[in-house]
Amino acid sequence: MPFELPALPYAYDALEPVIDARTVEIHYSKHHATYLKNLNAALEKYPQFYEWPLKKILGSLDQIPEEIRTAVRNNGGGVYNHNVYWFCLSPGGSSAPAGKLKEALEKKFGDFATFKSEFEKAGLTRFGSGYAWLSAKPGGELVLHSTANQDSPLQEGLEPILVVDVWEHAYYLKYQNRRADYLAGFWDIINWNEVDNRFSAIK
Ligand code: MN3
Repeated sequence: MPFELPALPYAYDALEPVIDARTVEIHYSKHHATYLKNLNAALEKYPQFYEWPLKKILGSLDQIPEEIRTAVRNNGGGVYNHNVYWFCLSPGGSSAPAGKLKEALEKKFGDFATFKSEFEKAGLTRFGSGYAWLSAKPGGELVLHSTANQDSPLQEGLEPILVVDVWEHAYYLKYQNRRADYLAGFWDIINWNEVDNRFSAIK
């Protein structure tokens, strides 16, 4: 079975005023959907990969036939990264993580304010298009980093915990060139329950 687009877990206008409804609609129903369509098209000649979890595909791109590897990297990453992004967000998210993740953040960054500032900096300094991530190594050590284009932490053997999409399509209609303002607002719509769960699932 080809890959499918997961249903957005809220309405297009649910992330207002941080992310406007039109941006969410276009981002999900055009950009995300197009990566999905192109991923399925790339795999048509090799349908055995429809049976692989997308995480496995992106974590072992060297096993993907060379003629489709770049298309799978870009479009598979485009599907997976947006899946993580949408589910890390929620209307009126809670203001901070709790439990194990809170402890791990304090161990790595000293305090939550420092983590916030470093995360925003990672998003702001990602040149061109890409993502800023909080990821974890196997074992749970946190890593703050960014990726270009549609590359994902899975390619580096890391498990994504929290992501912000800093492609212009994620913010341009409302913020134009003001990526920093989009990043500053992002904290108001994080679904920390989901992010905590992602971290707790790390072995
Ligand atoms: Mn995007």
